[in-house]
Order: sequence, then C-alpha cells, then structure tokens
Amino acid sequence: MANENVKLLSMWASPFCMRVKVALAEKDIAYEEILEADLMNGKSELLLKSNPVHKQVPVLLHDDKPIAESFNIITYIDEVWPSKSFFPTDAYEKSRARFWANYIDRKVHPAGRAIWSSPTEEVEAAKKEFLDILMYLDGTLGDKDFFNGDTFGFVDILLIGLTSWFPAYEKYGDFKIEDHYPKLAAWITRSWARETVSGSLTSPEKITNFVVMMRKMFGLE
Ligand SMILES: N[C@@H](CCC(=O)N[C@@H](CS)C(=O)NCC(=O)O)C(=O)O
Repeated sequence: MANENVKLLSMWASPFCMRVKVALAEKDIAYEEILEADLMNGKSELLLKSNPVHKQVPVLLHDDKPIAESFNIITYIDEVWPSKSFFPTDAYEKSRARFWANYIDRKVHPAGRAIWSSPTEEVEAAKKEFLDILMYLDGTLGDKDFFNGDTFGFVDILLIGLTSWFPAYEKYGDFKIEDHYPKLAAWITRSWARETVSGSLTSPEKITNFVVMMRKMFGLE
C-alpha cells in the first residue's frame, strides 16, 4: 500500500515485533523498520519518547503517532486497514479469538523463557508448564487449518510471532512439540509456509544462537 507513513520501532529478536511485522505483511502495508541497536545496553531517544511508560518495542508510528503494545498495535492495524479483517464477523467468535489471543499473550512467552533461562533442576517443571499451556492451544485448534477456521487471523498472528523461539525451547527442554501435539506442529509448518510469515520472522537458528549467547551471559553455560 503506497503513501502510508508507517514506521515500526523494532528489535530483530523480539517475538512481539515479529508478530506485528506479520500483521503488516498480511495487510500488505509498506513500512520502515527502525531497529533498536541493543536494548540491554541503552534505548534510542525515539523509543523513550514514543513509549515512555513501558520503554519497550514494538512501537508503531502511524503519521508520527505512537501506538504501543503488540496486541494493541495489531488490533489498530486491523481497524485502520479494514480489508481482509483478522477477526471473524460473528461477535461470539470474535470474543473467542480475543480470549485465546490474551491467553497466548499471558502464558506462552514467559513459560518458554523459563525453559532456557532456568537452572538445570528447574527445567523439567518449566517444560511441563510450557507443554500444558500448548495443550489448550492444540485443543482449540483441533482439526482446523487456522485458529479461526480456514483463514489466518488474529490468534494465528499472535502465536506465530513467538514460534521462532520454539526450537530453542525444544533444545533446552529436550522435547519436540511434534511428539506431543502433531496438529499444532503442522499448524506451525503451515503458517511458516506463508510468505507473510517466513518473510517477517527471524530464523529459529539465529534466535537459538542468541539464546546461547544470553545463557552464557546469565552464567548458565
Ligand atoms: N507486552 C509487550 C511486550 C514487549 C516486550 O517485552 N518487548 C521487549 C523486547 S521482546 C523489550 O522492549 N524489552 C526491553 C525492556 O523491557 O527494557 C508487547 O506485547 O508489545
């Protein structure tokens, strides 16, 4: 889409930025990505000014107006560029989409992080917690292609943005999602086959190397 003044304050390893990039790609919105160099050692003036409350990426700048929090940004994108809505039209189905998106937001990333960042004796419990969380997602996905049914929508976007990190969770938790939830694993493969996803997400290899570096920094290896 031409003539839109859209910028994304971003960081390459952030799963929250990745999901916003997928949403922008799904709506075919051209944007400029402005990468934070190193969030752990300092933040740009633009980020601090645009998200003074949380000081986190992602922030979407639309005509220089800042929108923060990935859930909120993706909802905004859907409202401002309404063609090919991310949500079902039925109010009840829409509420279910928001319910699962909220569940993903609250649960998946912290549980995954606990797997690679915990001391060895706590990894088994962290892995169990993560797999228990995925169990509900696998259950609600069922035999559908995507969480909405046939179309890739809000819940898919919220979850797929986190999946670049999954191979690192599998490595440090010593498990394969596919062995536990083949339908969810097939959904990951199906979703990554979309150009809007593969073109927006950082490769799992690059994320796993980043995790190795952070584990060294935390004294875990
Ligand atoms: N709830 C936020 C989470 C964003 C978030 O955690 N961003 C991280 C990068 S993955 C960040 O900016 N961290 C820097 C900090 O917290 O100081 C969202 O969904 O946008």
